[in-house]
Amino acid sequence: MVCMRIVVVAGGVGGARFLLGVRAAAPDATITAVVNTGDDVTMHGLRICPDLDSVMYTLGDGTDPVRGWGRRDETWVVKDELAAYGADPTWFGLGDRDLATHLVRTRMLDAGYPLSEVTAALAQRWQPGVDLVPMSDQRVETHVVVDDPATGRRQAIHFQEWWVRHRAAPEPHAFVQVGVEDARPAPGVVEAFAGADAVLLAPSNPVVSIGTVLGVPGLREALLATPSRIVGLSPIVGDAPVRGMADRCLPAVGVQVSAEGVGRHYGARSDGGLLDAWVVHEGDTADVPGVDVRTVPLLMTDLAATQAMAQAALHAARA
Ligand code: FO1
Repeated sequence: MVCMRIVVVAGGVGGARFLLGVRAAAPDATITAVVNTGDDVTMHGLRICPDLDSVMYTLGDGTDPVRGWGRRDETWVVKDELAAYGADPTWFGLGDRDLATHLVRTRMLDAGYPLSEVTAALAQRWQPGVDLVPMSDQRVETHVVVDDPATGRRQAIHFQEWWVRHRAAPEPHAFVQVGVEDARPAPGVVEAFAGADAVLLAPSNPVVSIGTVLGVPGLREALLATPSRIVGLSPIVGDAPVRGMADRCLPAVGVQVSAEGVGRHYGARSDGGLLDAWVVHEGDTADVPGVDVRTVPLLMTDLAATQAMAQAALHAARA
């Protein structure tokens, strides 16, 4: 196929790793990464975009390979100084190198540049090899409805507080995307889906990453209007997520923690859902009516493995 145009809907760490494989599997393709911004948060006066930064750093070879987020060779001097002042929140790790990204981003946003232009400007330095596009230029923040351990009162806390401060321990009753009703797809998103030869849903969190992106008004419709096939990859292997806390999120939306459960949650495109094909880990079974289910190794243990699974997804997109 001539210069392929691939669109990948992605979240953070898992999505970033998967994009490394897509880039390796299709070095001559134009790849657009439509990235979740529901995890974004303002801290210490700075705007932080964790999933955009995970993709940018990972594809730009600047990320810490163990954490999967933030910078390699990071230092935490400013973080310690902030803590010395008792400046809240002290539970969110802002590295010294990472801070430069948030300072540049915040200054550009304050100057009136939309997030999509800020993201393109930051990516100039990192050369990720994909077009890095936020799902929306409008602010959308995922909040988690939990019971306050002290009072038992139901309250909504920011996703980062639930995930980082509380390690996703409090039972999530619901996930709310604050501001989503006023959001719309960022420039380039609708066009990317319209011109795609392949659309892939990365093995990211189906609720707070993929789900948040698809919740942007008009985005799901644009995705479903794509002339190409839509291929999803399961973030669940066996009965657990490969990374992250999808297993903590799926029950809150009534979805079984399995490749079959997530596949059925996404649904068959022929039946009003999303999927033409669903790629699950070898050894897993997934009966998803109306969907072409493929089994391949889904553990992104190294680039070769990730490239192979991306290749399988692209193959399913061409079927
Ligand atoms: N994750 C943590 O578990 N602990 C942290 O202190 C932390 C800080 C942090 C700072 C910047 C950033 O871009 C990401 C950061 N993350 C941290 C990861 C982040 O919470 C997750 O990567 C996403 O929000 C989930 O995909």
